[in-house]
Amino acid sequence: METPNIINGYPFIIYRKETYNDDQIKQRSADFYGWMNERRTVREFSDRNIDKSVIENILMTASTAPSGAHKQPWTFCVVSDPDIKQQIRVAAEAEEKESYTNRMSEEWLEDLAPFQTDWQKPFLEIAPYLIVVFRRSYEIDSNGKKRQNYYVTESCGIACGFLLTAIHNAGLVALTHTPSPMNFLSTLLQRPENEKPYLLIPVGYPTDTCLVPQLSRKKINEISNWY
Ligand code: IYR
Repeated sequence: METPNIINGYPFIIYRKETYNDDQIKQRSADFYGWMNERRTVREFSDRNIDKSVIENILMTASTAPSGAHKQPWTFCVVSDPDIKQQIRVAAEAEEKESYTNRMSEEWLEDLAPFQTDWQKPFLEIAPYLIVVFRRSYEIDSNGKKRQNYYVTESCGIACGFLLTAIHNAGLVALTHTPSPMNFLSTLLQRPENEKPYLLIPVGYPTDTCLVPQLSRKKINEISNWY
């Protein structure tokens, strides 16, 4: 590790200088957009396995996300055990069945129609890995004292964005699944009181016959205002 500069007692290191010229930056930004625009949410997973090291790299990428006071207020629970996956599926489907039947509004169901989703979630058993993201509302220090985390929702959202990007980069696919309510994940995975479920992300390969809805994305003038 390089020798840090000390500012008010805290170590700082020199940030590496800019590495690309203007043309390269134009090209790289266009290429990256084109490639990210190919990412799709997938619901039809194959049971093909993924090496554990790939999932570790994806999680470490997610954990490079910025977070409030660099607290990294997230825990990623990685489930590949078939029994636990089955328990998650059973619990998620029970909640989803209730939601689709009684809890979701007509408007909501109408908005979801193009995606043809329903309460059945076979992918929770088929995908080789389920990444369950927990948000850590606070920490307990070595003296048992509560320590605050900051901007936990924002931090976890950014980390999940990095996670999805890393999954896409690896050539894999994912689904951002939000069974609602999802407290059952805390019980099934025996999580401590300071962690709350945030997102459930099956990761894997798509099936050979996988379909995704045909959709377009908003244009630049629909997503931005320039001042
Ligand atoms: N959580 C349900 C319903 C659902 C809601 C939204 I908003 C979506 O974009 C997709 C699904 C489910 O997973 O089916």
